Amino acid sequence: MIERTLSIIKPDAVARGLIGEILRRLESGGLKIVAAKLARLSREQARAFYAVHKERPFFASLTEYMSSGPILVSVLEGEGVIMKNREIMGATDPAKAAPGTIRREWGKDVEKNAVHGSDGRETAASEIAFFFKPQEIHSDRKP
Ligand code: 3AN
Repeated sequence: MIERTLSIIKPDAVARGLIGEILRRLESGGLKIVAAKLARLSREQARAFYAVHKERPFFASLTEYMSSGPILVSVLEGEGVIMKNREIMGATDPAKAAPGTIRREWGKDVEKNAVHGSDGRETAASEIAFFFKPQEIHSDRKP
């Protein structure tokens, strides 16, 4: 089934000049980029984006970090792209991520883990709508 997912290259990975390397991993894995831009979240926007985690102890730190600098947001499209993107990203904790994954290679810790990827179809739809207008998505397919 053709799906779409939201990918974020997080602030410290952007600051370390890893946009090109990370996008290359995604494209080499067969994921098609149908929208992309740099964005900067305000603290309020980061809180809204991560609202599902608002009761978690790391919420304040996570939202401060995610609003600390520019991020690269993109929409990926393809067959089973939600799971494929998560496989290429690796586990949340870079220390536990499989060798060859983005988080194993460039993640620093469970918070500064280089990338975000939607975890399901509903989350993907709402996360994509958070950042992109329909006309900013350049695909000739309907997901
Ligand atoms: P994933 O991004 O792999 O789907 P989630 O949904 O469990 O992982 O967590 C969302 C984000 O919250 C993670 N990307 C990470 O940045 C942050 N996070 C998760 N667990 C922790 C933790 N124990 N301490 C700090 N940040 C965390």
